[in-house]
Amino acid sequence: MKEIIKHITPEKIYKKRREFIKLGAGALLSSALIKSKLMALDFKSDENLGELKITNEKFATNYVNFYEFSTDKRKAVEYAKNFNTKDWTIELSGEIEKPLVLSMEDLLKFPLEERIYRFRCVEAWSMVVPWVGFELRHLIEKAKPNKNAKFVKFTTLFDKNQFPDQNAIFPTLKYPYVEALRMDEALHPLTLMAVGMYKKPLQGQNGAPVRLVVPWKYGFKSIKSIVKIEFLKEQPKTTWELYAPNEYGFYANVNPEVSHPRWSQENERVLGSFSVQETLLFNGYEKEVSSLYAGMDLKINF
Ligand SMILES: Nc1nc2c(c(=O)[nH]1)N[C@H]1C(S)=C(S)[C@@H](COP(=O)(O)O)O[C@H]1N2
Ligand SMILES: [Mo]
Repeated sequence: MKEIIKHITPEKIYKKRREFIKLGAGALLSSALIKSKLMALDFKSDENLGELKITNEKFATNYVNFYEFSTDKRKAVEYAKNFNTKDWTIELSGEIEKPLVLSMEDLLKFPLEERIYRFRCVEAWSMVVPWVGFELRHLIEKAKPNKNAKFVKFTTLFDKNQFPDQNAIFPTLKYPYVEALRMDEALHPLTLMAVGMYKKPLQGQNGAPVRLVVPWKYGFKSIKSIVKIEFLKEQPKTTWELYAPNEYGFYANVNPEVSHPRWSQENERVLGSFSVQETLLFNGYEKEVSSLYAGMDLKINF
């Protein structure tokens, strides 16, 4: 069969096809790598001591925000189906010992842990997700930041071929999507770089192959599909802050007492149920993180 194809296919196309087959195998490799680790349960599981009620996986993987694909949650899932994460790397630069490029293989060497976290979107819905990932602080230690490094900035992939909204005449947001944390927030043990959820690799729509998860902040801080991390002296502007500074602050700590200008943040709709519950300060992580903001006015630094 191969021989026949070779004869009837011009040499160039034949070669292209072989390249394509090779590409396909490579694409399998990085998700297969994550998959094999997760299937082997090669991570520390979360005993869920807080007895959080985990959201049905179908809701967490279908009700998504990923504007690069689409602002329509259903379309985002559809467009993300063939998201190509082959040869994914994260570039580290800025105020560090020396610039560094890490592959997924490098990242998967950090200790993987399951973390069952509350997740609260600024749109006033919430869920509980069992993520699998590593603490961002491990990556920061490896980057060896110098004394000037006060902020950590993250950037999502920019690829007009893969992200329809980046290719639109009037893109919804200024791309690439960027987010940032203060260094002490980035080093906090709750701050996770997730590669999986529900014991499986992340799917495209949830930010494959690697995304941030900051459980005490509104969901938009948890930037997806990260390709670049920069260590900076000054606080950078972030995507949603640039979009509407009066609506989305740099800190974006979950706070029921600070309303969004167009809606209250006192309550939240629980995904996959008919219930509404009270929103908690720092999304229920007050004990763990409030000291980071001691003496700060959370109404001004929202
Ligand atoms: N690159 C990128 N990251 C992103 C977004 C986005 O549109 N683009 N949406 C954010 C918002 S608003 C939320 S609520 C969470 C949603 O994560 P989930 O879809 O996995 O639940 O991703 C955040 N990270
Ligand atoms: Mo969100």
